[in-house]
Amino acid sequence: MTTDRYNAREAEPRWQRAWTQQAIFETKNDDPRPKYYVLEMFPYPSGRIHMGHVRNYTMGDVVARYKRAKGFNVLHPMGWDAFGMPAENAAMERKVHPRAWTYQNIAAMKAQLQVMGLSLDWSREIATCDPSYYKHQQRMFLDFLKAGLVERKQSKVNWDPVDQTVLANEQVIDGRGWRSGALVEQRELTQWFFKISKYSEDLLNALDTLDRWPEKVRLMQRNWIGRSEGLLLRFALDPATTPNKQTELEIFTTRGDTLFGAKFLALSPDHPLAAEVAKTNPALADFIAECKRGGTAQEAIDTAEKKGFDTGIKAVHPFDPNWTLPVYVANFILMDYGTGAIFGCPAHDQRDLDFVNKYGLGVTPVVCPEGQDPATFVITDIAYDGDGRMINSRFLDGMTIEAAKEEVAKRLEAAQLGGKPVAKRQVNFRLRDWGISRQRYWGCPIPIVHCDDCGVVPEKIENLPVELPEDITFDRPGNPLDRHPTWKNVACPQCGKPARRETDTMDTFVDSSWYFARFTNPWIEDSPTNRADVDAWLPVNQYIGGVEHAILHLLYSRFFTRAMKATGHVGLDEPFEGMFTQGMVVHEIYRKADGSYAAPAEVKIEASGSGRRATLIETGEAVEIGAIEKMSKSKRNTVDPDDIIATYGADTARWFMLSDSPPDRDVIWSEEGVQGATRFVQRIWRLVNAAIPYLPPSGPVADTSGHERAKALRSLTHRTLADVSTGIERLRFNTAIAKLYTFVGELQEIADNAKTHLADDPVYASATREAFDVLIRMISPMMPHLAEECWAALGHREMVSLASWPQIEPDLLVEDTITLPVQVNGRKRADVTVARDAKTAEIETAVLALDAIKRALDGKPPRKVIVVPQRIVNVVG
Ligand code: ANZ
Ligand code: ZN
Repeated sequence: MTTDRYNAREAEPRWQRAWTQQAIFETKNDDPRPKYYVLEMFPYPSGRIHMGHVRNYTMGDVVARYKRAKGFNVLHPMGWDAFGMPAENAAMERKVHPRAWTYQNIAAMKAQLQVMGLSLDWSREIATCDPSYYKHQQRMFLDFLKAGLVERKQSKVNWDPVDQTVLANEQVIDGRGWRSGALVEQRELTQWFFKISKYSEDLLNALDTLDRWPEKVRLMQRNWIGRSEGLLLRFALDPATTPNKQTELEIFTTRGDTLFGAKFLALSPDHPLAAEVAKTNPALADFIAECKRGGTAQEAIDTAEKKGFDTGIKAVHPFDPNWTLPVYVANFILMDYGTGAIFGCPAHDQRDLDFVNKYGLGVTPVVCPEGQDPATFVITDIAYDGDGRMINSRFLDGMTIEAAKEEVAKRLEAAQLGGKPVAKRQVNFRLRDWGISRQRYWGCPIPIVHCDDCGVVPEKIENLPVELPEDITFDRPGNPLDRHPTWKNVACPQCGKPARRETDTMDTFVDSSWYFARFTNPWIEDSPTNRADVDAWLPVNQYIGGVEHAILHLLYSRFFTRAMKATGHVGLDEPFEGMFTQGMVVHEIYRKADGSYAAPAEVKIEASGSGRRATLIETGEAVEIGAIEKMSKSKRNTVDPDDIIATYGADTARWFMLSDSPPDRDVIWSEEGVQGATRFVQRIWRLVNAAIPYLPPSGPVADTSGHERAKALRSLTHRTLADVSTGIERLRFNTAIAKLYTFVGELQEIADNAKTHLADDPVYASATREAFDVLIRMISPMMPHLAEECWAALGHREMVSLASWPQIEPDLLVEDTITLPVQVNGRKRADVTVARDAKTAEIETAVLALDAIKRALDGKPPRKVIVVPQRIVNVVG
C-alpha cells in the first residue's frame, strides 16, 4: 500500500509518455464510431502560453476526454496561427528571421502544451506559415476568383509618410505611425477583396439556426452585419448652384420620418460631387485633403470632431419646393456606405446635432417622447433617438415613427423627379467586403502576376505554392517582398513575357478561416480538403475560444466555409455547430510604495485581522493589494503556467481553472485557490489508498437488497455520476466539480474507518469499490494524470484514458423514500417520510405514530384517514 504523497512531478511526465507511446489520442478517419469534433482556437506562437490558453485548452480537453469515454471517435487537433506582424517586428528588432523566430516559438509552446497533459492529436499539427498549408489557401484564392468571390478595387490604407509604408490599424496610435510618430495619411491603393457582402443576408439569417452559440455572440454578429431598411431618396438641386448643372443628389436614410427636421445635406469628402466642386474651389480642396489625413480606422472617424465645408449648392426639400437646404462636405460621411451622402436631422442624430451646433444651422425636433409637452420640448446638446409621436411635421403630426416612415415612403415613391420616383425602399448592410491585401512579408503570398500585356493573371495551379523568399532584409521599413531584387520577377503565366508578382500577402485572418477544415485531413497534398473526410467531420461540434474573436474570426470563417462550398471544397455552410466563449483569467494587482508593480511571484500574502496583507518576499516591504484585473504584462499581474505546473503539477492547475467560476465568467487566479486544488489532489490519493486494501476486485456489484447503507452509497454514486455527466455536457465544469467535492466528502468517512466499514461487509465493500471506480473515471477528464495513477493503484490494467464512461443505473437515481404533507381537518400539521412504495396501511400507521398528529387529535382515534398516493394524507378527527 502506498501512503506517500502523490508526486505529480514524477507521475505526470510518466503518463504523458505512456499516452504518446501508445498514440491513444491519434484519431483515425476510418474509425466507425460516431464522430465528435472539439476544437479550441489555435494560438498565435508568441513564444509562451499564458493562463488564458491554459483555461481554454483545459476546457476543450475535458470535453474531448469525456466524449472519448462516451464512445465517440473524437477529433481534438492543435496547430499554429503562425503568420503575422510580431514575427516581422522581432526580425526588425532582433535581426532574427521571421521563420526561425516563429518555429522556435512553436517548439517552446508545444512543449508547454504537452506538459499540460492535453489529449491532442499531434499527428495533425498545422502551422499556417508552412507552404504545405498556404499552398492550398492560394489554390482557394484562385478558385474564389474564378467563382466571382474575389475582386480587385481601390481602397484606403493608412500611410506613414516618414517610413513610407502602409500601416495596419493597430500600428496607428492616436493618429500617428507607431514607429515614426508621423501623422498618418489616407492613401488609395488597389487591393484584393473577398466579397463577403454577397452573403450578408445569409450570414445574418443563418444566425437563427446557431442555437448552440451564445446569444451575446450572435447579437454582436447581427450588429456587425448591420442590416437596415431605409430609403434611397433623390433631392432636387438648384442647378445654378452646382458646378456642372447637376440637378439631383441621392442620399440614403433610415429615418425618412424626420424629413421635416432636416437642416442640411452632407457629402462624403470622397463623393464625386465634392471633387467636382473642389476643382474650382481651392478652400474646399484643402478641406478634403485635411479630411484624408488621420487613419482609416472607424474609431478614429467616430471620435474625430465633426467638421464640414459649405459647397454653396442648394437642395430642395422633397415636400416643399420653397424650402432649400445647404449642401456641405462633412468628415463623418463615409463614401462606402449608402450613397456617400445624407440629409442631416440634428434633433434626432447626435452627429448631426454636433455638426449644426458648430455651424449654427438650427434644430427642430420632430419626434416628441411620450409624456412630454410638444410646446416645450427642446433639444440642445443631446439628440433624442427614442420613440414618440411626430410633431412640427405637417401631415405627419401625431403619427408614430413607424407610421410616419411608411407615409413618407409611400408619398415619395409616388412623387416624380426627372421622370422617376423620388424615392425607393432599400435594404443596406453595414458589412463591407473583406480587404485581404497586406503590404507585409510574413503572410501567405497572393498568387497573382501582373503582366503589362495581359493585366492581372492568376498563377497556374501547378506552380503553387508561390513560396516566400528566404533572403529578405528588414533594415528598412516597408514590404521586403516589394524591394526583393529577384523574387517578383517572373514570366507571365499567360504569355510568358517578363512580368511581376503581386507582392501583397493575405490578411492572417484568412489563414484561420479554414484551418478547422484542414485538420480533418491535413495529409492530402493535391487539394485543400478531402471531401469525404471534411464532410464526415464538419461541423465542429464544440468550438471554444475567447470572446475577442466573436466577430471577425467567426464571421470570416462562416464566409469562408460558404465560399469553400461554392467552389466544391466542403459540403456545408456553417462550420461551428456549438460555440463557447470562455471568460478571462484575472488576478490582483500589487503596487509598491514607489508606484511600480510587483509580480504575484514576488509577493507573500498573509491573513491580517479580518483582511489580508501583502509584502515583498525579498525585502519585507509592504505592498498595496489593488484591483482584480485581466492578467497583463503591463500591470505585472501575470502568473506563468510553467511555474504553476512545475510547482504543483498540471492536474492542480487544470482543476483550479475549472473549479472556481462558471466557465463563461472571469476566474480569479489566487494562490489560496491553487493551494486548495493541490490539497484536493493529495486528498483523493490518500482516500483511494486507504480504501484499496479492503476493496474486492472490480466486477458486478453485489446485491444490496436489505442493505440500506450499501443501497444509499450506490444511489449517491449514480446521482453524482448523473450530475457530473450533465455538468460536462453543458460545459458547466464548476457545477460538476462541486458535485465531486461533495461525493469525495462522503467517501472520506468510509476511508477514515475503512477497516470497520469494509473488512467484514462484502456487500458494502462491493458498493464502495464501485464508488471508487466511478470516482476516478469522473475526475479523469479534469485530472488525467492523477486519475491514471489511482486507476492503476485500484488494480486496472488498461489506462483510464481508454476506459469508458460508467453507465448510469437509472433505478438508483430515484430516491427510495418520499415525504408527504399530513393535514388534520384541513390544516397542515406535519410531514411524514415513508418508503416510496409503502402500502396505504403502512402510511396510516406511520402518520398516527407522529407526535404532532396525536396532539392535533387530542389523543383520540381519528374518524377517517385518507391517503392520496404520492401526494398528501388527510386525517379527519
Ligand atoms: C437622416 C437621419 C435622421 C438619419 C435621424 C439618422 C437619424 P444605419 O442605421 O447604420 O444604416 N448615413 C447614411 N449614409 C451614411 C454615410 N455614408 N456615412 C455616415 N452616415 C450615413 O444608419 C443610417 C443613417 O446613417 C442614415 O439615416 C443617415 O442618417 C446616416 F434622426 O438619415 B439618417
Ligand atoms: Zn502576359
